[in-house]
Amino acid sequence: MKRLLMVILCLGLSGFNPTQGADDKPAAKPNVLFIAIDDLRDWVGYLGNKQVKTPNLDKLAARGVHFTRSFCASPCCNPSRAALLTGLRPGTSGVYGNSDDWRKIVPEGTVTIPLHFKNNGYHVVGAGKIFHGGAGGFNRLSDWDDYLSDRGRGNEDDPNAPVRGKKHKSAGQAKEGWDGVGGIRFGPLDCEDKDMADYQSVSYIVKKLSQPQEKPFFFACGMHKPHMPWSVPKKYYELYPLDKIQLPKVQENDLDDIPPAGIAMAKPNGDHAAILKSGRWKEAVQEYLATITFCDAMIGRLIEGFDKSAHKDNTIICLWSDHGWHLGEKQHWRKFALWEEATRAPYMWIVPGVTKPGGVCNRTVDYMQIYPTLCDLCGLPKPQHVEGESIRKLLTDPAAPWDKPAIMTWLYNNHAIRSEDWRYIRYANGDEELYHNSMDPLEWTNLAKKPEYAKEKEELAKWLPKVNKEQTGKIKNPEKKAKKAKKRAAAS
Ligand SMILES: [Ca+2]
Ligand SMILES: [Ca+2]
Repeated sequence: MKRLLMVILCLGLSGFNPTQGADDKPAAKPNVLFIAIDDLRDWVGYLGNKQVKTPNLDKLAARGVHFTRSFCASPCCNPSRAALLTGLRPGTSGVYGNSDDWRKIVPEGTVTIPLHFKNNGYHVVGAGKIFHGGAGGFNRLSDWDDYLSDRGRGNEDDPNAPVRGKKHKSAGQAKEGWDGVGGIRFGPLDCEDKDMADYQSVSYIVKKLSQPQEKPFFFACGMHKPHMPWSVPKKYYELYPLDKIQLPKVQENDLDDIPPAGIAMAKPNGDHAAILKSGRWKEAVQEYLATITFCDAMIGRLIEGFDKSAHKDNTIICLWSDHGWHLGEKQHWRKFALWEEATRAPYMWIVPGVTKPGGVCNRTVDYMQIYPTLCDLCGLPKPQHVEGESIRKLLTDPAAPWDKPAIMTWLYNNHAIRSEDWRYIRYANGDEELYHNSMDPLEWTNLAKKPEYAKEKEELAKWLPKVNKEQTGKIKNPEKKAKKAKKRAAAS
């Protein structure tokens, strides 16, 4: 009896190990379904947004553990994805902007997540936008066994498609069509779901899931939406009547207590001024919502296919969106800033034998934890260069202690440190912001100059990345640019 009790106790303490068979022999490695979403901010039903309709994401989140304080490593497609997929923070790699080709910048031999799985006996397949640029762009096709080509792309990105220029209306500068320089681009499409690129990506991965697999697999499905242009089939807009649209809560003078480096990121005279002038703020919100619901429907199709497959019980699902989005908060639009709206994004894990349904984790995590967590869960060694550490213990017990903040970087040497209660921003020129998020969730009051919060600032500042590599890509570091401009002005 005592022995039996010991065995039960040991089993209970050790927990289920997905890489360990019941008879102590290593079991088949778990598969991975890796789902990337582009530009989806925290506007999902399960994170409390009352306006958006995301039934499929809500259902999926309920199946495992979702995070309420999850943040990107960088609020921009390429650096966010490059950091997550290489395991190197922007300051470590020097990949800061959308023009920095990580393949030429990261140290030679940097093994990405897909390549690491490939090297460890996995069948590695991708579709859509995983690296910046989908199948083209900054992808490295040799890291994959198979990748859906961009030829499968649908109407909305096809330059020869009849809808181009006619149906895409924009607010702001790009009035003449959706190809203008800048501007917030949106407008419903006269097409079907099946004409969209994301539909093709889902179909491709669902087909792979329906097939028997000889090896464990790593399947990555990357959604292009809700990235701009916010152009999806008309039926999604009809879910959001314009007269019911709620604008985000903003404070008119929110920028008054923000230092110059923060104002430079907000660019209040750019998109926001154009949106106000156009009178189409509500329309823009409506069309972002419609595009989110389209994305949600595609996730629904993917999960439906997954649930019908034979791999459902031995497959880990990891879903993330590459960063957040501003829709007028701080007079800012898009990502490209270090505030909550630009950096917080949906993130969830469903791990057979590890996560329990309905898990909600309020700890602060960033995406540097994805690579080591995948290694941990699949029994793969963690490559030496990989920063961050496994969050397995949070997947097992979402309330487990975790004393690490999330760290975000935008361009050279601008960082934000987010703990459960606070956000501290330090720009390259030394400008600072401090928000008490648990009291001020919309980050309206910058406390950085108040002496009574010096201790909080000091504690958070300890986490600032120590390595800030020179930017070698096309977007130069702003400090250097300013110095050069000064030199030019002095010379003239
Ligand atoms: Ca993005
Ligand atoms: Ca303010």
